[in-house]
Amino acid sequence: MKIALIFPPNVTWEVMDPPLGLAWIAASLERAGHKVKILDASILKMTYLDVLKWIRQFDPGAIGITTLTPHFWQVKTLSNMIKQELPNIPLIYGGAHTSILPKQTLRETPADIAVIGEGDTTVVELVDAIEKKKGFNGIKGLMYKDGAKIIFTGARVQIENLDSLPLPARHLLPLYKYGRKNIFVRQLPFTTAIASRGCPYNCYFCSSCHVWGRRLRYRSVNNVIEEIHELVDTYRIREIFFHDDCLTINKRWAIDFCEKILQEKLDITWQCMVRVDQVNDELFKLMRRSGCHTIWFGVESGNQKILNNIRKNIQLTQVEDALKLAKHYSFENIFFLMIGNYGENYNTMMDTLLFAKKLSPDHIAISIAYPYPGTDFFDLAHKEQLIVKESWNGLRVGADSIIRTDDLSSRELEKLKNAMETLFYGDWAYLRQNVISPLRMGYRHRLIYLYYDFRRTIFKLQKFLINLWKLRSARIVVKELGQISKTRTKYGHLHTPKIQRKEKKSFN
Ligand code: B12
Ligand code: SF4
Repeated sequence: MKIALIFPPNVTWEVMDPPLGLAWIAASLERAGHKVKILDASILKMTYLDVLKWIRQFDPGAIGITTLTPHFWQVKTLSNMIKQELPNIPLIYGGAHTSILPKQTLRETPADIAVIGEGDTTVVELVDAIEKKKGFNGIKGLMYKDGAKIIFTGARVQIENLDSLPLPARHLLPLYKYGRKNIFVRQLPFTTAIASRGCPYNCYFCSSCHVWGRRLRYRSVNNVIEEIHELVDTYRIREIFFHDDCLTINKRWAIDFCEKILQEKLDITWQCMVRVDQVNDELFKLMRRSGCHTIWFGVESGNQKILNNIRKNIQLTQVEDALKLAKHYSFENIFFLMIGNYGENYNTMMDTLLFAKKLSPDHIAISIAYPYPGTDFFDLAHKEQLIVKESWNGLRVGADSIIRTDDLSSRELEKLKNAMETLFYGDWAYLRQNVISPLRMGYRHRLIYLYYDFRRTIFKLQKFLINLWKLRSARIVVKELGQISKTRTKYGHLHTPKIQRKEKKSFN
């Protein structure tokens, strides 16, 4: 059967990465003998009408769409148009939003079937049933519409051996389009990969565990190396971003992985995200030698009380140690930071800025906290009436805030985020570290690296100059917001209650 898998149009994000989930399920469908096409309508800058035209031309027997909460409204718009034009083609949803809110998703949209959680096996059984016009009742991991009723078929047991899955069907993606605007990419062509699924932690704002559960499953080192060989030999890929939630939790695995890259003399560079409590000297040394050049640290806050509150389970001292080590091994380093978490106020958010300035990572990526469905943050934010916009329609994720804190409004949070970035990037320390001494990166032995180094340095210089220009007004904003917060907060400090562990997840 022909199946169309779609990443919706109009999704804007600073860096667009390949929709890896769709590539994984496409591979399983192809292995089962189906003809699959993936359409990343956003990277191809297609309109809704372009997508409809594409669907008509391909004439699939089923359509699958991937869903994240922030672009759920694009999914809805597209689905309404599809159902109006092609009412008889089964419409299947999967991905984080659908997995967390399957019933609500089916009620709110014209979708016929919701695949919950890991989709690889479920989708093959589902498409087989659609093709043979069988019922869906025996297929675990689904919710589907049956007239006015919505039927849940029961939870699917997760795949034990991830090596049993085929490698993602990257031949269906426009690979050359990705990574071009990403200044952290040092070589093109670039792609992303996932070596594990799941995360054992329980940060109160994170939806990942609601899709994957808390059990961490790794693919074998050999299986990932096989994928890298395929990427290098077939697609000429030179750089990979490992998008795993926690690539380095299993140190033995991570060390074996780096050693194998070296042994096989794989000529690639790579980046990954790590927790500050999951690194050590031996690992960093090997990661650097095996081509890893950039580390993204999940730091979130510079205030220990907030870190405890959001159940990040790390200490500020661990952040310092991890960054010191990263600098020692010349990794480009980036802190993911958040503001507006539950219990935050002006003072705790300024702690985050001061902490970042004190430690001086190469970059910071500040997000205003978003209460995603299924998370404890979502429940708390609703209970405390901290959510000021219910609709995600037209929201610029990352720039617009949908929440407030006790002392600052959503607009003020947006202003504070911008001012914090200016105070960080308009600083001479940023210029010194990122522009004046970039030679320490040690990537100088090829012309191609020189080109990307040059491009990155120009970008950083530009960033510094723009923020230097805005520095004065940012200082004024921060001062004003401090005054506003003080007057609104009766006792100067806000109460930051402990968040209860939520053990059970229920599908509404
Ligand atoms: C890589 C990644 C990104 C990348 C790439 C996104 C892309 N194009 O796919 C980038 C960096 C761009 C990104 C950005 C954002 N992301 Co992101 N991201 C991830 C991450 C780390 C890995 C995703 C991945 O590739 N997983 C591996 C594949 C195999 O899994 P998968 O895509 O979920 O697909 C499987 C199933 O879900 C299912 N499936 C998926 N789609 C479909 C479709 C059909 C038809 C079927 C049948 C099945 C199916 O089958 C697949 C195989 O089992 C996840 C966390 C995680 N570990 O999953 C967060 C995650 C998906 N991201 C998340 C968020 C919130 C964001 C941002 C909004 C960030 C922010 N500031 O808040 C932006 C939004 C960008 C945008 N507008 O689209 C949330 C989603 C929460 C939610 N409720 O929607 C997650 C879960 C992390 C979290 N913090 O909670 N992200
Ligand atoms: S934020 Fe990272 S460490 Fe925390 S639960 Fe999510 S994936 Fe795990």
